[in-house]
Amino acid sequence: MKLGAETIAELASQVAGAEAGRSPIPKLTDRFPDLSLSDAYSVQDELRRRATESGRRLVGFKMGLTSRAKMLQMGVDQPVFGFVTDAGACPDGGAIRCDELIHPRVEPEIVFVMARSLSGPGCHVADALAATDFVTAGIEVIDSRYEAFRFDLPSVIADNTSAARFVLGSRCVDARETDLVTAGVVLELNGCVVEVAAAASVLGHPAASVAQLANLLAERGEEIPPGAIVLTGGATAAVAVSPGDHVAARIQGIGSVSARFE
Ligand code: OOG
Ligand code: MG
Repeated sequence: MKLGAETIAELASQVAGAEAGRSPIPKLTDRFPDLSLSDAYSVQDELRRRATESGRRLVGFKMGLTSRAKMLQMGVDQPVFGFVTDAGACPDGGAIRCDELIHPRVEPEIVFVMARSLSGPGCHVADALAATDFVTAGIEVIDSRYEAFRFDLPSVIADNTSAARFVLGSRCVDARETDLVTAGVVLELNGCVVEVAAAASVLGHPAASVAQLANLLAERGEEIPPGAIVLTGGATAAVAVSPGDHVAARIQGIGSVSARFE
Protein backbone atom coordinates (compact mmCIF):
# COMPACT_ATOMS: atom_id res chain seq x y z
CA MET A 1 0.00 0.00 0.00
CA LYS A 2 1.25 3.50 -0.75
CA LEU A 3 -0.37 5.76 1.80
CA GLY A 4 -0.97 9.45 1.21
CA ALA A 5 0.82 12.17 3.17
CA GLU A 6 -2.26 12.82 5.28
CA THR A 7 -2.51 9.20 6.45
CA ILE A 8 1.24 9.04 7.11
CA ALA A 9 0.90 12.18 9.27
CA GLU A 10 -2.09 10.73 11.11
CA LEU A 11 -0.24 7.49 11.90
CA ALA A 12 2.79 9.48 13.11
CA SER A 13 0.46 11.46 15.38
CA GLN A 14 -0.98 8.26 16.85
CA VAL A 15 2.47 6.91 17.70
CA ALA A 16 3.69 10.28 19.01
CA GLY A 17 0.52 10.67 21.07
CA ALA A 18 1.02 7.25 22.67
CA GLU A 19 4.58 8.21 23.57
CA ALA A 20 3.66 11.63 24.96
CA GLY A 21 0.68 10.32 26.93
CA ARG A 22 2.41 7.08 27.97
CA SER A 23 -0.69 5.25 26.80
CA PRO A 24 0.00 2.30 24.51
CA ILE A 25 -2.04 1.80 21.36
CA PRO A 26 -2.87 -1.32 19.30
CA LYS A 27 -0.24 -1.98 16.65
CA LEU A 28 -0.86 0.10 13.51
CA THR A 29 -1.41 -2.93 11.27
CA ASP A 30 -4.58 -3.79 13.23
CA ARG A 31 -6.17 -0.83 11.45
CA PHE A 32 -3.96 -0.85 8.35
CA PRO A 33 -3.22 -4.53 7.67
CA ASP A 34 -1.58 -3.68 4.34
CA LEU A 35 0.88 -1.12 5.76
CA SER A 36 4.02 -1.69 3.69
CA LEU A 37 7.59 -1.45 4.99
CA SER A 38 8.09 1.61 2.81
CA ASP A 39 4.96 3.29 4.28
CA ALA A 40 6.21 2.39 7.75
CA TYR A 41 9.56 4.09 7.11
CA SER A 42 7.63 7.12 5.82
CA VAL A 43 5.82 7.29 9.19
CA GLN A 44 9.23 7.05 10.90
CA ASP A 45 10.58 9.82 8.62
CA GLU A 46 7.66 12.00 9.67
CA LEU A 47 8.46 11.34 13.36
CA ARG A 48 12.08 12.27 12.64
CA ARG A 49 11.04 15.45 10.84
CA ARG A 50 8.85 16.47 13.80
CA ALA A 51 11.64 15.65 16.31
CA THR A 52 14.20 17.84 14.55
CA GLU A 53 11.61 20.56 13.92
CA SER A 54 10.96 20.69 17.67
CA GLY A 55 14.68 21.28 18.30
CA ARG A 56 15.98 17.78 18.91
CA ARG A 57 19.30 16.93 17.29
CA LEU A 58 19.66 13.75 15.28
CA VAL A 59 22.74 12.05 16.77
CA GLY A 60 22.66 8.77 14.90
CA PHE A 61 20.80 5.58 14.20
CA LYS A 62 19.90 2.29 15.83
CA MET A 63 19.63 -1.11 14.29
CA GLY A 64 17.11 -3.51 15.79
CA LEU A 65 16.32 -7.21 15.67
CA THR A 66 19.88 -8.02 14.59
CA SER A 67 20.35 -11.01 16.91
CA ARG A 68 18.54 -14.32 16.97
CA ALA A 69 17.73 -13.75 20.65
CA LYS A 70 15.86 -10.54 19.81
CA MET A 71 14.15 -11.98 16.73
CA LEU A 72 12.88 -14.95 18.74
CA GLN A 73 11.75 -12.75 21.63
CA MET A 74 9.79 -10.38 19.39
CA GLY A 75 8.66 -12.83 16.69
CA VAL A 76 10.07 -10.64 13.92
CA ASP A 77 12.69 -12.00 11.56
CA GLN A 78 14.35 -9.06 9.80
CA PRO A 79 16.64 -6.26 11.01
CA VAL A 80 15.15 -2.77 11.08
CA PHE A 81 16.54 0.70 11.76
CA GLY A 82 15.43 3.78 13.64
CA PHE A 83 16.86 7.18 14.53
CA VAL A 84 18.23 8.47 17.84
CA THR A 85 18.26 12.06 19.06
CA ASP A 86 20.02 13.95 21.85
CA ALA A 87 16.77 13.76 23.87
CA GLY A 88 17.32 10.02 24.40
CA ALA A 89 20.88 10.30 25.73
CA CYS A 90 21.39 9.49 29.43
CA PRO A 91 24.68 9.71 31.35
CA ASP A 92 26.60 6.56 32.30
CA GLY A 93 25.55 5.58 35.84
CA GLY A 94 22.71 8.10 35.81
CA ALA A 95 19.03 7.77 36.64
CA ILE A 96 16.28 7.08 34.11
CA ARG A 97 12.70 7.90 35.06
CA CYS A 98 10.19 5.13 34.51
CA ASP A 99 7.23 7.50 34.81
CA GLU A 100 8.25 9.00 31.46
CA LEU A 101 8.01 5.58 29.82
CA ILE A 102 5.34 2.92 29.24
CA HIS A 103 7.00 -0.49 29.81
CA PRO A 104 10.77 -0.04 29.46
CA ARG A 105 13.16 -2.87 28.67
CA VAL A 106 16.97 -2.81 28.47
CA GLU A 107 19.39 -4.48 26.10
CA PRO A 108 23.20 -4.57 25.93
CA GLU A 109 24.59 -3.18 22.68
CA ILE A 110 27.92 -2.53 21.02
CA VAL A 111 27.87 1.05 19.79
CA PHE A 112 29.91 2.38 16.87
CA VAL A 113 30.86 6.02 16.44
CA MET A 114 31.64 6.89 12.83
CA ALA A 115 34.68 8.87 11.70
CA ARG A 116 33.54 9.10 8.09
CA SER A 117 30.31 8.84 6.18
CA LEU A 118 29.27 5.37 5.03
CA SER A 119 27.07 4.94 1.96
CA GLY A 120 25.46 1.81 0.58
CA PRO A 121 24.54 -0.17 -1.33
CA GLY A 122 27.07 -2.99 -1.14
CA CYS A 123 28.66 -2.07 2.21
CA HIS A 124 30.41 -4.90 4.01
CA VAL A 125 32.05 -5.40 7.41
CA ALA A 126 35.41 -4.04 6.23
CA ASP A 127 33.81 -0.86 4.82
CA ALA A 128 32.08 -0.29 8.15
CA LEU A 129 35.28 -0.85 10.14
CA ALA A 130 37.25 1.48 7.86
CA ALA A 131 34.71 4.28 8.45
CA THR A 132 34.56 3.79 12.25
CA ASP A 133 36.18 6.09 14.79
CA PHE A 134 35.71 3.87 17.87
CA VAL A 135 33.33 1.48 19.61
CA THR A 136 31.92 1.71 23.11
CA ALA A 137 29.57 -0.25 25.37
CA GLY A 138 25.91 0.76 25.39
CA ILE A 139 22.59 0.09 27.03
CA GLU A 140 19.53 0.76 24.95
CA VAL A 141 16.23 1.36 26.76
CA ILE A 142 13.42 0.39 24.41
CA ASP A 143 9.77 1.21 25.06
CA SER A 144 7.24 0.06 22.50
CA ARG A 145 4.30 2.40 22.09
CA TYR A 146 2.17 -0.70 21.39
CA GLU A 147 0.05 -2.60 23.88
CA ALA A 148 1.81 -5.56 25.51
CA PHE A 149 5.01 -4.77 23.52
CA ARG A 150 3.44 -6.68 20.62
CA PHE A 151 4.04 -5.69 17.01
CA ASP A 152 5.00 -6.83 13.54
CA LEU A 153 7.66 -5.50 11.20
CA PRO A 154 5.78 -2.50 9.70
CA SER A 155 4.34 -1.49 13.08
CA VAL A 156 7.71 -1.48 14.86
CA ILE A 157 9.35 0.50 12.05
CA ALA A 158 6.59 3.13 12.25
CA ASP A 159 7.22 3.30 16.02
CA ASN A 160 10.87 4.26 15.40
CA THR A 161 11.81 0.70 16.45
CA SER A 162 10.78 1.29 20.10
CA ALA A 163 13.64 3.82 20.59
CA ALA A 164 13.41 5.60 23.94
CA ARG A 165 16.74 6.15 25.80
CA PHE A 166 20.35 5.08 25.47
CA VAL A 167 23.42 5.15 27.68
CA LEU A 168 26.97 5.08 26.32
CA GLY A 169 30.09 3.93 28.17
CA SER A 170 33.01 6.29 28.56
CA ARG A 171 35.74 3.98 27.24
CA CYS A 172 36.45 4.30 23.52
CA VAL A 173 38.10 1.31 21.83
CA ASP A 174 39.57 0.92 18.35
CA ALA A 175 37.21 -1.48 16.54
CA ARG A 176 40.08 -2.87 14.46
CA GLU A 177 42.10 -3.79 17.54
CA THR A 178 39.20 -5.54 19.30
CA ASP A 179 37.80 -9.01 18.81
CA LEU A 180 34.18 -8.23 18.02
CA VAL A 181 33.32 -11.87 17.33
CA THR A 182 34.09 -13.84 20.48
CA ALA A 183 33.87 -10.96 23.00
CA GLY A 184 31.46 -11.80 25.80
CA VAL A 185 28.43 -9.57 26.40
CA VAL A 186 26.89 -9.70 29.90
CA LEU A 187 23.72 -7.98 31.09
CA GLU A 188 23.32 -7.58 34.85
CA LEU A 189 20.13 -6.65 36.69
CA ASN A 190 20.56 -5.68 40.33
CA GLY A 191 23.96 -7.36 40.45
CA CYS A 192 22.82 -10.67 38.94
CA VAL A 193 23.77 -11.84 35.47
CA VAL A 194 20.49 -12.17 33.56
CA GLU A 195 21.60 -12.49 29.92
CA VAL A 196 24.84 -13.44 28.17
CA ALA A 197 25.93 -13.53 24.53
CA ALA A 198 28.96 -13.23 22.28
CA ALA A 199 29.43 -10.12 20.12
CA ALA A 200 28.96 -12.35 17.06
CA SER A 201 25.32 -12.86 18.01
CA VAL A 202 24.75 -9.54 16.22
CA LEU A 203 24.74 -10.60 12.55
CA GLY A 204 28.01 -12.53 12.96
CA HIS A 205 29.90 -9.29 13.68
CA PRO A 206 28.41 -6.02 14.93
CA ALA A 207 30.16 -4.13 12.10
CA ALA A 208 27.86 -6.08 9.76
CA SER A 209 24.98 -4.28 11.46
CA VAL A 210 26.58 -0.91 10.63
CA ALA A 211 27.11 -2.05 7.03
CA GLN A 212 23.50 -3.20 6.79
CA LEU A 213 22.32 0.17 8.15
CA ALA A 214 24.22 1.94 5.36
CA ASN A 215 22.64 -0.42 2.83
CA LEU A 216 19.12 0.11 4.21
CA LEU A 217 19.60 3.90 4.33
CA ALA A 218 20.79 3.84 0.70
CA GLU A 219 17.40 2.39 -0.32
CA ARG A 220 15.90 5.63 1.00
CA GLY A 221 18.58 7.89 -0.51
CA GLU A 222 20.48 8.44 2.74
CA GLU A 223 23.87 7.60 4.22
CA ILE A 224 25.39 7.37 7.70
CA PRO A 225 26.98 10.79 8.32
CA PRO A 226 30.39 11.31 9.96
CA GLY A 227 30.17 11.53 13.76
CA ALA A 228 26.96 9.49 13.90
CA ILE A 229 26.53 6.92 16.62
CA VAL A 230 25.16 3.55 15.57
CA LEU A 231 23.58 1.21 18.10
CA THR A 232 24.10 -2.18 16.50
CA GLY A 233 21.18 -3.97 18.21
CA GLY A 234 20.65 -5.98 21.38
CA ALA A 235 23.04 -8.92 21.58
CA THR A 236 20.66 -10.65 24.02
CA ALA A 237 16.93 -10.67 24.65
CA ALA A 238 15.68 -7.45 26.27
CA VAL A 239 14.86 -7.41 30.00
CA ALA A 240 12.00 -5.45 31.62
CA VAL A 241 12.96 -2.88 34.27
CA SER A 242 11.04 -0.99 36.95
CA PRO A 243 11.79 1.73 39.53
CA GLY A 244 14.63 0.75 41.87
CA ASP A 245 16.42 -1.44 39.32
CA HIS A 246 20.10 -1.10 38.50
CA VAL A 247 21.36 -2.36 35.15
CA ALA A 248 24.90 -2.88 33.86
CA ALA A 249 26.20 -4.08 30.50
CA ARG A 250 29.76 -5.46 30.40
CA ILE A 251 31.41 -6.11 27.07
CA GLN A 252 34.70 -7.95 27.07
CA GLY A 253 37.57 -5.81 25.79
CA ILE A 254 35.35 -2.75 25.47
CA GLY A 255 34.11 -1.83 28.94
CA SER A 256 30.94 -1.44 30.92
CA VAL A 257 28.07 0.98 31.27
CA SER A 258 25.24 1.24 33.78
CA ALA A 259 21.98 2.98 34.62
CA ARG A 260 19.53 3.20 37.51
CA PHE A 261 15.78 3.32 37.11
CA GLU A 262 13.61 5.43 39.37
C1 OOG B 1 12.26 -3.38 18.64
C2 OOG B 1 13.61 -2.73 18.74
C3 OOG B 1 14.69 -3.75 18.70
C4 OOG B 1 17.12 -4.21 19.18
O1 OOG B 1 18.20 -3.84 19.66
O2 OOG B 1 16.97 -5.33 18.70
C5 OOG B 1 16.01 -3.24 19.18
C6 OOG B 1 11.83 -3.99 19.94
O3 OOG B 1 12.30 -5.09 20.28
O4 OOG B 1 11.01 -3.39 20.64
O5 OOG B 1 16.22 -2.12 19.57
MG1 MG C 1 18.16 -1.99 20.59
